[in-house]
Order: sequence, then C-alpha cells, then structure tokens
Amino acid sequence: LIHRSDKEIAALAALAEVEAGMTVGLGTGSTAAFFVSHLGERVRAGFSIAAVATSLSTENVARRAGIPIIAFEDLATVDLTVDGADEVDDRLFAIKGAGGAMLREKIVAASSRRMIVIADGSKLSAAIGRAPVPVEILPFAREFVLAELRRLDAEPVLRIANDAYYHSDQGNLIADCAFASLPDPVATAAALSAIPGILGHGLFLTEVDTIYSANGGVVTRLDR
Ligand code: DER
Repeated sequence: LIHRSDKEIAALAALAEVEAGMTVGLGTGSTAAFFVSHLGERVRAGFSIAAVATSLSTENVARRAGIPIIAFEDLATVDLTVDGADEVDDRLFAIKGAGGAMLREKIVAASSRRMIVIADGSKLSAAIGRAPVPVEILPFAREFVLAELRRLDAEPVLRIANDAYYHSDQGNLIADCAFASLPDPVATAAALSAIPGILGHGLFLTEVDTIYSANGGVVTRLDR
C-alpha cells in the first residue's frame, strides 16, 4: 500500500498535464517539491522537457532530480507552470509567498500559457483573506514602505531569519501583511503595487488557470 499525502496527490494530478517537449515552470514550497520530485522521476525515465525555476532552492532541488534547467531570462513564454499557494478561493484568487519566492513566481506564472496551483484542502477558502500577504521591499525603502503599509492598515511584520532580516533571492526584504480582511483584493493589490519600493506581493488574482486540490485523498479540479 502506498500512502500519499494530499499535497503529493495534487502534485501528481498536475504532473499528468506535462507533455514531452514542454518548457515547465517549477514552483516553490513543499507541495511544488512533490511535483519536482515526480517530474524528475519521469525525466530520468526518458521524458524530455526543460524547466525554469521560481527560486534558487527549487533550482537546486530540480537539478538534483536530474531536470534540465534553462535560464528564465532567455524566455518570454513558458508552457505550463505548477506551483503551490498559501490560500486559494473559488474565484481562483491566491495568496502566495510564504516561501519568499512570490516575485519570481508571479513573473513565471504570468509568462505561462497555463498556470496550475496544487494544494491540499487546508489552503481552500470561500474568499482569500486568512493568510498574510507577503510583500517584497527594496532595502533602500524599508521604513518608508513600512509606513505606507501601516497607512493601509496592512500591519506589516518584517520577516526574520537567524536573528537578522530575511532576504529574498533578489536580496530584498519581505514583510508579511496581516490585513484584518480583504473585502476587495483587486483594490488592495493595486494599492500595494502603487507603493514605490514594493517590488512584488503575494496577491495572485489573474495568473491561476486551474487549481488541483486534494482532501482526504480525493482530488478536485477548479478551472477559471
Ligand atoms: O511561497 C509560495 O508561494 C509557496 O508556493 C507557498 O505559497 C506554498 O507552500 P507549501 O506548498 O509549502 O504550502
């Protein structure tokens, strides 16, 4: 008997959509790690694809799995991106960034013909608003941006790692914003993007085409 977690089951459902010859965007986080691992098995068995990574950590995991990695900067379009999320809802709105990779994840997602979120049932909501919204901040702009976020009632908390500020793959800071509620995610996303010094945020409102979510071993597919 093989027991698979819901994250792994969701990842396998997305893997079924990968075709030979595709350029595949590899997400970041523990759910995406199952996808990368199983994709690596297929590649080692002769399945030919090329992949771009949404973080340095994913790039390392993918290379160790034997997946050919190409540099995203040389591409304009990716065929299929598979990534996790911190929270998703029935509108296919997502909050991403707990893994700190949402700046590259959003670029790769936006460049993809299809973007699939894989998640276990704990990530599903009727409307996003529970998970904090990560924001990537240019260090030069730290206190200015924090003040602007407080004016939006975003309650920003700078991410700490090993008693120092956490830094993204780009060398920027990340603040987690604990909005009391997100009644209008589109307006909130626009307000965040309008603050100079914010280079990215975790509100993904247009990028997700399909969600494969698994709960108790049962996979549900939701399409935009
Ligand atoms: O940081 C990210 O965007 C990750 O995709 C995150 O949202 C999901 O991570 P998990 O699969 O480990 O829950």
